[in-house]
Amino acid sequence: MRLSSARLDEIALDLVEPFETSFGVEKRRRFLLLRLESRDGLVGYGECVASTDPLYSSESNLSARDMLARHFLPGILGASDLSPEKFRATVARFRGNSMSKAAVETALVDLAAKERGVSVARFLGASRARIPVGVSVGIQPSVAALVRRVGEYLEDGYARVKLKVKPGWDDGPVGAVRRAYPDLDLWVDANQAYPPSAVGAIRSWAERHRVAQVEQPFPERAIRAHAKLARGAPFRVCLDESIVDPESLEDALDAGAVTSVNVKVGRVGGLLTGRSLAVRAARSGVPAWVGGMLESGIGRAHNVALAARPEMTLPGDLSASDRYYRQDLIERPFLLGPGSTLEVPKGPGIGVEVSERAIRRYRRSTKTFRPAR
Ligand code: OSB
Ligand code: MG
Repeated sequence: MRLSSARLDEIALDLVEPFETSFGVEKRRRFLLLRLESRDGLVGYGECVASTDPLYSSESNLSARDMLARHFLPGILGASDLSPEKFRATVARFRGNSMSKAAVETALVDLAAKERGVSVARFLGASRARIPVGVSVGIQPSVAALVRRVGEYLEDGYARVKLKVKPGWDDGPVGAVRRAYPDLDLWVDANQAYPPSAVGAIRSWAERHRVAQVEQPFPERAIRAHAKLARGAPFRVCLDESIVDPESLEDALDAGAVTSVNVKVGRVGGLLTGRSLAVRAARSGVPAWVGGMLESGIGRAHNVALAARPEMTLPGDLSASDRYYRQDLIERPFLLGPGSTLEVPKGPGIGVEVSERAIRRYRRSTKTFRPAR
């Protein structure tokens, strides 16, 4: 297979409500969308999960655009071997830039799966028809608003809730949600907001409020602080930002710093690496689950396919389309199904029909790259 074109669109989608984390507030997601077309007319899509500002990690839309245009797209536009494995090997010498690499890798996985006539889930060796999901709840204007918002999500059918926390928005709000919903599967995520000296304080409120999982409380390199928190804790310590490749997972496992792995396709550079991290964690008896970056239906479809793997034993941050956007970029939005689940698409590739009309409506710019001849 050879490519005839690569189209890079910049999309702007308004969130249904602002999403506030310890690092900032997002009202609208601006992101790059990659559409690859092969000479025989197959089309593969990949979503780049970088944002305008490098707040979650060091990548931004501008750095991603530069990496894609200068380093990653020229390589595949001239290539005869378009397998995702080959791409991963070819770009391994470029440091970092995982989100940009993942945009290409996921689009190539979509193409490869379509060429074989199988779903991305099947391509990844996954077989579940539905996957358990939860919802990630941003920092709210007040504790009362948070309790109300969580209640609405429970009414929608979500069975697991992850609260965004930060210093000053933890013990009080988490305790209020716990008192309102005594049986809730309650997780928290701090996106690196605490200093390592906060181990004792976090342990105290997380234990008192029966938090099931504490995600990335400390800076990404603070592996020992996470290990200290995990020692004898009645909750799981989940790493998100700290796990960027197989080596960082290996070290975190060895240090006892991780008892749950958030696998984000963008953060680790693609679906294949994401799968291998989950397999490695499972070998140490550590559960994995698929995290999210407020993706549109396109990135979501890739995430849902990965979440169908047997190693993904915890509910993902993969909510229904309407939790994020009024209009998605796919024809039929993801809907929340019975038992707090999403259905894994069965059709070829990502298995969702992309709305080119919606893309034209929400894109701010577009550029098409073609093979040099
Ligand atoms: O840390 O998991 C995170 C969204 C943006 C950046 C970082 C994170 C998140 C989420 C949202 O928690 C998960 C979702 O897409 O539903
Ligand atoms: Mg996180």
